[in-house]
Amino acid sequence: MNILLTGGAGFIGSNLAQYLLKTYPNDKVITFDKLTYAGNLESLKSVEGNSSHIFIKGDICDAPLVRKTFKDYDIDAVLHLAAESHVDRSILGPKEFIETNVMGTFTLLEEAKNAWGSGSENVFVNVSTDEVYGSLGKTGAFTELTPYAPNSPYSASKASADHLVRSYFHTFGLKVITTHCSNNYGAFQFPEKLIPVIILNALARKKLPIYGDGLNIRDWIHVLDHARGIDVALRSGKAGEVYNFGADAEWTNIDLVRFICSELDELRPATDTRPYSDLIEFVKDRPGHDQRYAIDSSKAKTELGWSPENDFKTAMRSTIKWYLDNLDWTERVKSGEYISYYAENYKDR
Ligand code: NAD
Ligand code: TDX
Repeated sequence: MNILLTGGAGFIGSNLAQYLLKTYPNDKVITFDKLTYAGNLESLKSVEGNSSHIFIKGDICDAPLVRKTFKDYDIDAVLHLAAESHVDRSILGPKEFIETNVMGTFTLLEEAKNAWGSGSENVFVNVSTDEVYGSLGKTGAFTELTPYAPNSPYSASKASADHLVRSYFHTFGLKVITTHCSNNYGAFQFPEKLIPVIILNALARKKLPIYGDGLNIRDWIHVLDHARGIDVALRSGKAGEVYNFGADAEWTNIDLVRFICSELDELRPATDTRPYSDLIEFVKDRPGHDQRYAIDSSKAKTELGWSPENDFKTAMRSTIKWYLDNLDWTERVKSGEYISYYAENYKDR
């Protein structure tokens, strides 16, 4: 297969590119990425020079370039991950989320439809999020039948994209599959999301910002379990279907941050010997902060034969070690735009 992987220089995309190239040496992966602040070729270093990998710097909203890419590389599958992905940024400035997540997805759908023609068996996998389902109370979990109720501009833009994707199946017969995954952790996550922020702030002895009371719950999955899920959806999923992926690892934010602190106390004890948890500070809550996410992945388990392989605590320990061993990566990706953005918007953190 010649796979068009959008957003392949981001966190999940770069893990997925590495996974695909290792697992399917006969497939070609054409990574298409705008290299925004969140995308970095540093994350694809391990596949540099691999003759099965092609990198194209481009914007998914650029229809002529997307068209040319379909033609030049004879694309026969799309894994669509390119997105503006950070909820806090969508609150500060939603426009780019609408452009990339909505208009960009629309552009890709149009170009796939036109390039492949009617009756094509080629598959378009749309990588979405559990956040489109909104917020849960104390019990229950999102299934593929949970009604959409997005609460942030980010999740609203992802929900809009999902609806467009669905419409291309029903109206034009494009073979689409949408996946919804819970919060990912692992190597190469940009240091604006909770886990890398906590690890790096702790090492720098900066405060560890917890929004609100810290009792919001997220359901964590290792990024490589998600990558395998996307791959299995592409190869074994049914067109027009939706699959949820999660690993049954619900944590309150405060418990998770305390766990990371205790791991760091062991792995890299602070020079003043004070526990890292002393740095925890409760800060102003995120507006519209969803209380709880939890994913029911029984459909992916029964229909795709997928299940998560990583135990949360073990894989979380490896993730912390990865950051400790790759501080140069974090320094490099944090240069430039990231710094000015944070200086402006996160003065009090
Ligand atoms: P990320 O922000 O780390 O990476 C996004 C990538 O998309 C970057 O490389 C960026 O340069 C690229 N990109 C952005 N705008 C683009 C454009 N207009 N054209 C081309 N490329 C562009 O995000 P991530 O965490 O890796 O998430 C990847 C996908 O998975 C997103 O669609 C996200 O909604 C979804 N998702 C993420 C999570 C999670 O926990 N991170 C969970 C569920 C679903
Ligand atoms: O500094 C912080 N302090 C804090 O308490 C940050 C960055 C976050 N939080 C809280 C907010 C959330 O309850 O931690 C939780 C996780 O926050 P994020 O890492 O920003 O992730 P979240 O908002 O849950 O969204 C993530 O998972 C679903 C990804 O960013 C999305 O792209 C994905 O769709």
